[in-house]
Amino acid sequence: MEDLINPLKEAVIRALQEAKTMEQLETLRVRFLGKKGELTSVLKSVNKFSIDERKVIGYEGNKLKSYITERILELKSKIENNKLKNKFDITLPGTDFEEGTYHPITIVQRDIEEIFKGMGFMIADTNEVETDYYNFEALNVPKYHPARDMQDTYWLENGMVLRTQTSAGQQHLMEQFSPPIKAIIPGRCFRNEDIDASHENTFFQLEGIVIDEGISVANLIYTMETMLSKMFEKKITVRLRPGYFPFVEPGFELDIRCEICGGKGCPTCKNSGWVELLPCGMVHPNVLKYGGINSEKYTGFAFGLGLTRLAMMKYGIPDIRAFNSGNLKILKQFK
Ligand code: FA5
Repeated sequence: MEDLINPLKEAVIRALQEAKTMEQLETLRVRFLGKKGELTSVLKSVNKFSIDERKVIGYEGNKLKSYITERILELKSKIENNKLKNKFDITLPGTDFEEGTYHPITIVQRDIEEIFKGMGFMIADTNEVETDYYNFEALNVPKYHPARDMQDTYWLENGMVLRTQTSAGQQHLMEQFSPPIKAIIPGRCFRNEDIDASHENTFFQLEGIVIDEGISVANLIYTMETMLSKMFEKKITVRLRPGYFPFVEPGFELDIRCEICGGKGCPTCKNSGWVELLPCGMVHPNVLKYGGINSEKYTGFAFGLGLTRLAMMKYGIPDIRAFNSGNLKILKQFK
C-alpha cells in the first residue's frame, strides 16, 4: 500500500517546495485535497482493498492529509507576514510631514513669562476690546486730554476701543485683587498707525505692575535689571530718563547700556552708549484711587515692554512687518 501513498508524499513535498504564492498554495490544496484531488481519490478508493490494506491506506492517507493542511496554513501565514514586513519596512525612509513652529513673538513672550514667574509675578490675560474707561479714563487720561493724541485709536461703533496698550489691564487687576499685587499682562495692542519698519497697527506689549507698601523707584530699577539680565543672559545696566505718561508719576524711559558697543558709542545706540527699551514709572495716585487702593498706604510701579520690538532685537529682524506677513520662510526659522 506504500506504493500508493509514497509517490503522493513525494509529489506533495515537491509541490510544497515550489509553492510561493497564495494562489499556488490554493492550487496545491485543490490538487491533493480537493473533491477530485489525488489524495482524496486514493482515500475514496479504500473500499477496493482488504481490511488490512484499508487500515494502512486510511492511516497513512489521513496523516498525509493533516500534513498537507498544516503546511499550507504555515506557508500562508509566512506569506502574509512577509507582505506585512514589506509594508512596514522600517529601513525605508519615512514620509515627510510639515512640522509647525512657534511664532517668534510667542517664543519671546514665553521666555519672559518664565523669568517673571521665577520672580513671583502672576500672569494675567485681560481684554483686547476695552471700554474707554479702562483704556484711558482710569489711567488718568480723561476725555479731551491731549495725551489721547499720543495713541491713534481704533474706536468701535458701540463706543468701545481696541486696546491701545496693555496698561488697560491695570484697573482689572486692582479691581480683582488687593495689594500686594505683582503681575504681568502680555497681549496684543492696536493702534491706527502709519505702518513702517518699526510700527505696526497690531503689536504685542507686556505690562508689568507691582503694588505694595513701601514700593519705590529702587524696586523698579532692581526688578528691571534682574529681569533684563536674565533675558539677555548677562549683567545689564539700566538708566532712567524722565518720560511722560499720565498714569505714572514720576514717569521714565528706561534705557539699557548698549550691548553692541559696551557703552562706548556706535551706530545702533546713535553714539550715546544707551538704547531706549521701555517706558515705566511709579503708579499715579489717581490710578490707585480709581482702583480703590489707598494711595496713602500703598505705592507701586508699572512698565510697558514692547514685546514685538524686543523680538526684533533678539532675532535681529530689521522690519516689524515680517511678524504679521504670514511669510513662513521667515517665521519657520525660529524654534
Ligand atoms: C505705552 O503704551 C505705555 N502704556 C507704557 C507704560 C506702561 C508706561 C506702564 C508707563 C507705565 P508706548 O506708547 O511708548 O507706552 O508703548 C510702549 C512700547 O510699545 C514701545 O516702547 C514700543 O516698544 C511698543 N510699541 C508702541 N507702539 C508700537 C507700534 N505701533 N508698533 C510696535 N510696537 C509699538
